[in-house]
This record gives sequence, C-alpha cells and structure tokens, in this order.
Amino acid sequence: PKEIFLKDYKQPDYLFETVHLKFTLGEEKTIVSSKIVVYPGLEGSSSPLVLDGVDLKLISLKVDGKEPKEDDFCVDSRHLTLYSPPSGKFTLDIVTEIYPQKNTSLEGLYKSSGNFCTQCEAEGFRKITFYQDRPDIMAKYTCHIEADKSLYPVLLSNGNLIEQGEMEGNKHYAIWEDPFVKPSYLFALVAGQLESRDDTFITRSGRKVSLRIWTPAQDLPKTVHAMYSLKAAMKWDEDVFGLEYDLDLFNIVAVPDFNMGAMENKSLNIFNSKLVLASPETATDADYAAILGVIGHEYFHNWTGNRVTCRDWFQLSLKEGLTVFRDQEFSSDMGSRTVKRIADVSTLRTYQFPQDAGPMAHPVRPHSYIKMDNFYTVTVYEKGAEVVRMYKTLLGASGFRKGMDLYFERHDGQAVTCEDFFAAMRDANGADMSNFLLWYSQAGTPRLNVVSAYDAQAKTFSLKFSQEVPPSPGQLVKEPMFIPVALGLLGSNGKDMPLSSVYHDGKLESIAINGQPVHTTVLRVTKKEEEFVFTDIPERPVPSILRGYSAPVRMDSDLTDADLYFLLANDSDEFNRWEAGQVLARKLMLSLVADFQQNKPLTLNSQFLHGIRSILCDLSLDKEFIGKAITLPTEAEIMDIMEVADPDAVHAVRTFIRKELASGLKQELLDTVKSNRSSEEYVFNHLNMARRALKNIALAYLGSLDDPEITELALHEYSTATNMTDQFAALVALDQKPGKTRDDILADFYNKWQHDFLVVNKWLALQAMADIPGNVENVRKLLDHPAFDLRNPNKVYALVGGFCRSPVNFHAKDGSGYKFLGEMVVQLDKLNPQVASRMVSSFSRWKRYDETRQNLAKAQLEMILAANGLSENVFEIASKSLS
Ligand code: B3K
Ligand code: ZN
Repeated sequence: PKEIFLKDYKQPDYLFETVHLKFTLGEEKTIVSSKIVVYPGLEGSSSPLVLDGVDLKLISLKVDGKEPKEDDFCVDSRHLTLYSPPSGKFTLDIVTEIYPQKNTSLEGLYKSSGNFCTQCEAEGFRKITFYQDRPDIMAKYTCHIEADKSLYPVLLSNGNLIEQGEMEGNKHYAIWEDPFVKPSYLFALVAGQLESRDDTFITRSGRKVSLRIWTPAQDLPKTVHAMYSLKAAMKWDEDVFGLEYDLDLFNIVAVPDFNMGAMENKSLNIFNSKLVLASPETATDADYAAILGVIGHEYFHNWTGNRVTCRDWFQLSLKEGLTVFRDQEFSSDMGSRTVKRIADVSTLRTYQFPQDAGPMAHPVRPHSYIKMDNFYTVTVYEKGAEVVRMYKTLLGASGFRKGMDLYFERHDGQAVTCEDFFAAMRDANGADMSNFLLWYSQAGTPRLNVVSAYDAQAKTFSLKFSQEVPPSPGQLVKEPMFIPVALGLLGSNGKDMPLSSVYHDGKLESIAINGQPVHTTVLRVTKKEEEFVFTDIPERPVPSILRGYSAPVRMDSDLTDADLYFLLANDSDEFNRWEAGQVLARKLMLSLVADFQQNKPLTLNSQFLHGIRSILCDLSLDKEFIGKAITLPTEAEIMDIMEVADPDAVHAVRTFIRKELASGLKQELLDTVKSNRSSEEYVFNHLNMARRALKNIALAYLGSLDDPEITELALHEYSTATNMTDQFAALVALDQKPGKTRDDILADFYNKWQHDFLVVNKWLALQAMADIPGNVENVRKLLDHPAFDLRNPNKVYALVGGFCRSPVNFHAKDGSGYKFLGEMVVQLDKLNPQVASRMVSSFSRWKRYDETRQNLAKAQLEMILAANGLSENVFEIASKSLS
C-alpha cells in the first residue's frame, strides 16, 4: 500500500468544466455514461491525464468524439491514463459498467433495502466512473437517471429537477442540474420507493425553499423532529452567521445501511436512518439531540464544506472542525450551553485524548495517509472544532464573525487550505496570532502545568505556566503552543474579583475592556514557561483556570482539594464547577485504583459523598447540569491517565464508588426519581429532557444496589414508561444484575420492539456492553440472532463495537475478547473495509496494558495482518498499531 503525503500536493494539470452523467439503473448492472469538458490547468500541460477508477468495467472511451488508439491510453485496477490528451479544451466520453447490487462496501453506488444510493466522500466517486476524484476539481454537474418506474418511482440527484418523463418498457427518467460547481465527493444519486414529508422555509431575503425528507412510507411519521431540526438549523445559520440557503430545494434521504452518520451532498443529504427517524416511543432524548446536531451539521456544510471546500483531503478539518464547531454552537443555543460543553469535553477526553497519545496520533491536519477514510477521526473533527473555538475565544464573537465573513468573501466557490482560514481570521481582525498554526501541524495533547503564588505584602497573585507537547509518531520534538487560557480569580466570598491589569513579559498590560475591569480574561500562553502576575489582589484568590475549557490541553495545577471543593460550590463559570468535581473524582478514582491493586480495602471519603449530595439536592441548579456533575469520569478516561491501564481495577473502583454513593444517598436518589417523573406527553425541550436525564441517572445509581425494593422500582418505571428515554433507562438499571429478572425484561423488550430495527440495535448494544463475566459467549450467540446482520454497519457498531466498549470483557485476561474482535475484523474486512477498520481501531492502544494483555492483543493484530486480501483500510490501522 502506498502512503500519500501532504508535502507532495500538486495542482492538477487538467481541470473539468462540466460533467454530464447518465445512469441506466438495472438489476444486473448499471451503465454510467459520462461526458466531461476538460481544459488545461493554470500551468498548461502536456502530461498524461490520469483518471481514478476502481472496480469499473470500461465499455467505451472517446476523446473529442473519437475512439483513441489502443496505445494512446491504458487501464489498470486503479486508473485510466490518457498518454497525450489534446492541448486546449476537449471532451471525454466514458462509458462504464458497475454492479451496485454486489457492492457491500457501501461506498460508491450501492443498494440499501432495495433502493439505490451513493456515498462518494472521500474517494467513492471513482467506484462510479473514471474521474479526477480529488476535491480541487470543481465542476458543474448534470445527472440523467433512467430506471424502472415501479421499482424506483423516485429519482433524485443534486440541484434542480429540470426534466422528467416516461419511457418505453415501464421506465422513466429524471434530469437534475446543479448550478453550483462542486467536487466529486459531493455528488449524490438516490432511486427507490420513498415518500417525503414536505415543508417550506422562507429565507431571510424572502425566497421560498422546499424541504423534503424521504423515507419508506411507513417511517414518515418519524420525521417530524428531523424537519423541525432542519428548519431550526436554517434559521440559526441566518441569525448567527448571516448564511442563507442557496437553492430552492433541499432533500434529505434516510437509508438503513450507511457507514457513518450522514453525508452533506449538495442539496441531497443522505443520512443513516438512525439520525433521522425518531418518535417519543422509539427514540431517546439522546437520539433526539443527536438528530438535531447532525441535521444541523450536514446543513451547515452547505457553506462550510460545499460553497468553500477543501483543496485536498489533508485539509479535511477545514470543513469538519469548523462544521462541528458550528453544530456544537447550534445545539448549545437550542439547549444548555454548559451541558453541551461538558458533553463535548467528555467526548474529547474519552476518545480523542487516547487517540492523540497512541500509535494513530496525527495532527488536526495529517501529514500523510494510506487510506483517507481512516482519517475521519475524533482528532480531525473534535480537536479540529476546539481549534476553531480557540479563534473565537481569542478574537471574541464579533471578531470571529468578521473572520468568517472575510473567509466567504475571499473563497466562495474555491477549494482551499487551513492557512486560508487562518489568514481570514487574522486579517479580518488585524490580529497577532503568533504560532497558532502549530495547532494544525503538531499532534499530541499539550500538558499545561500551573503553579500559583500569592504575595500578601505586594498584593500580587502570580501564575506560572509551563507547557510540553508529548512526542507522537514521526514527531519527536515539539514547539510550545499558543494556548488561550480563560481565567477568573475567586475571592473568599465566592465572587469573581474584578481584574484590570497583569504584569507579563516585564510589562504591565491592561486587561480592562472599555476601561472597565473584567471578571474573566484570556491569557495568551505562548512560551515553554511564562508568568502572569495580577496586581491589586486584596486576598489570596482561588483561580478558576481554563474557563469553559478554553484550550484542548491536559492541565495540572497546584489547586488543593479545598480549592476544588470551593470552585465546585462557587465558580461563576459553570463549566469549571463541573470540572472541579471531575478533577476531584479523577484523583479519588486513581487513589482507589492504587488501593485496589495493593489489595487494600476500598473506602469512599465522606467529603466526596457530601459534595455529591449537595449538588444533587441543590434546587437552584439546572437538572441536566446536576446529572453531569454527579456522573463519574468514564473508565476510558481513567485508563487514559494511568501509567499502565488496568481495566479490572478501574471497573471495580468505578463500580465501588457508584454503589457507595447509591447506598449513602439512597433516600435522596429515590426522592429524585419520584419527584422527576412526569405523566405529561413527551416534549423535546430542555426542561423536560433535563428532568428525565436527572431522574434516569438517579435510577441508574440505584440500580447498582442489590436491593429488591430497587428492582421493584425499576420494574415499575419500565412498565409505566410512556417514552423510550424512560423505558430504556429502566432497562439499563435492570441490566446491571445478571439473573432471571434481567433475562425476562430483555426478552420482553425484544418482543415489544422486534419490528423496529433501530430499537433492536439499542437492545443489541446494551447486551454487548454488559460487564457480566464471560459476556463474550453471549455476544457470540447474538451474532446468530435473526436481529443481527454483519452487512449492516449499525448492527455491527451496536454488537461488536458495543462489546469493545466493555473494558472487563473486551480486555478479559484469557484473551477471549481480543480473539472475538480479531475474528470479526477478518470477516468484516471481506464485506466492508471501512467498518472493519473502525472495529480494528479498538486494538490500537494495546501497548497501554500489562504484558499478558499486550501479547494477546499483538497476536490478534499479527493474525489480522496475515489475512489474505486484507484491505488498505485495515492494513493501515493494524500496521501502525503494531509499529
Ligand atoms: N462528510 C461526511 C463524512 C464522510 C466520511 C467518509 N468516509 C459526514 C460529515 O462529517 O458531515
Ligand atoms: Zn461533517
């Protein structure tokens, strides 16, 4: 397999002006005819024209209407090369044959539940026809589709429908024209038996846009929330960024077989059904929130991704980091900002930090890849979003908006780079952004250490920062980063002190805004070591550092437990209140893990329990915030900060603390469950969701107790639930104890919901994640259950992916978990390399464990690498994991 490098980027020698595609969709084969108008690139060229093409059968080729001679071109398994194309403008006519019915990779053109659909990002278009399949080739497309009328009554592609009609032999056709230039990865086609929920949106300039969400007829009632989300997103983008939709039609299609969440094809978004379909009875609050976020995300791509796209795939974060940031802000504005921030930071810590510290660590803009699909990662997406957030933290909301405006003014209709985005931000604000670009090129999570000192005589408070970026593959020595540190100082009354100046770099700098002192300031930490001294500080303050998590770093500080409890109770920055609790919990968990490993008895310190009690019972707090604040850091998060990860110890300790809290706070938790029940109809709004969230977290705590009263309670909650959020939460509570009650209730749930594959996936995932000893056998049995299908990614993510999230069973010391995953990866790779490669990633941090586990995991990785016909996708992850 060949590695591709950013440093080798070359502008294309040939550009494409227009592309006319014609699809004749059939049951055995599909014929794709493509007519491309080609013209020379900026440099002009006499070099060969190389088109990408994979799994294609070339039927005919014409250059300017004439068949080329046999030695004028060649076709191999990946390319069609024209040795000496005409100089100046010319046309290419290419006819290929493809077999969507046999395409199990779910990339290119394939069938899902009887319908045709496409997935072209990143490099799927080359499985449809020969093309320069790279994002800097932007052209105008038309798409002509012909198909059987009864089997495929609906024919969709990008842009506007310009013609449709009947044909002989019960066939029909439709012609779509997209007026905007686009790269091939945004091309889409859908054909099948679908119906739509229709609505309209009037843009702020008064244009009427038709909105259609397409699903099989029986699912239409479940698209109400998706339509609500789409309209909310359209409105939000106008209000916050001044960005209006640019066509008269916007389509969303839901398909059950999809490798990832959704795809932003121009005006024809294609979604995994999981992220469209919802009803109160079948979807949880978490599903509703995910749908809102992802519908927003894909819609927002229309500007950040489609109108302005990426020059090459190394720039992926240009569109993804920015669009994730935009969807995070959208969800914040639609619900609770603090709670959304907490959820996003937890994701970063649970998934991105481990990636950034392991063999697959890569910068937000990777330097190289073997298979681009492997780089749709939490680093490119979530860390990338943190990078965008830092611009906003540094430039302020209006400065950030100015930067965005300039970005669109300069680059609409272009394929650009991360530097172009940086330059727009900098130039629009005349800002000194110092070494900020390092966030794109250096991998690894920076460590930031803070030491504080108060001088009572001089009334100064000093903060000394030191930073270090750990080495990562291919990058052993790192430069110091530009870290924005949002900071406040709390007085003994628990209030923020007014801040007006700080000594830094030998100068007294004003931090007042318009002459007024501030309560939060943003320090620009740019050196390996750096000191900031605040003046006129009347008493020793408690610093609240990195407010709102202003930079994606791991911070250590000299804050004492007393300081942390003080912040937990008083910080005006709600995020940092939560964070103080998490720091305390992390410390506690690590010290109990050490006790566990030394066979010492475990005890929970009572101050921690009191801290949790006071939050649980604080009626002034937002209930969803309470839920987050009483939730312990994840097992993955704790393993990530240990010298040698010990899944058994971490699991035992987390379970122990949960039980102790549940028994110590049993009455309070019971009261919480009872007082937050509701009989009203399900509504998706913050207050209602927050109430359900808190009730269900309390119920989950109680479920950890061996207590018949609690079993009764959970059974009662299960049988009286009127929505899936409450019903599933009760099931989760009951799932914790192996035995007859658990078996019965799981069976009952399946019987109720076997007709609904999205609900059944929750049932699969719940069982897969169970921490009951030897659960791998149960998971193996579920592989043969009629509800399971290896070809459907959602089911694989639920069962196989769910299993890998159970630390005790996946990392079982007898190697049974690793062996299971090894076998699954080899089987999956033959069907769908993208899915297999996501699964094999669970092995990538094998070196973090003890020697026994290391050897077992390594053996599986070696077995996978030795498999016949291994895909590049799996090869890349497995080989990098081993190196
Ligand atoms: N851009 C797509 C992801 C495509 C993944 C290709 N392997 C969805 C999104 O981020 O919006
Ligand atoms: Zn995206």
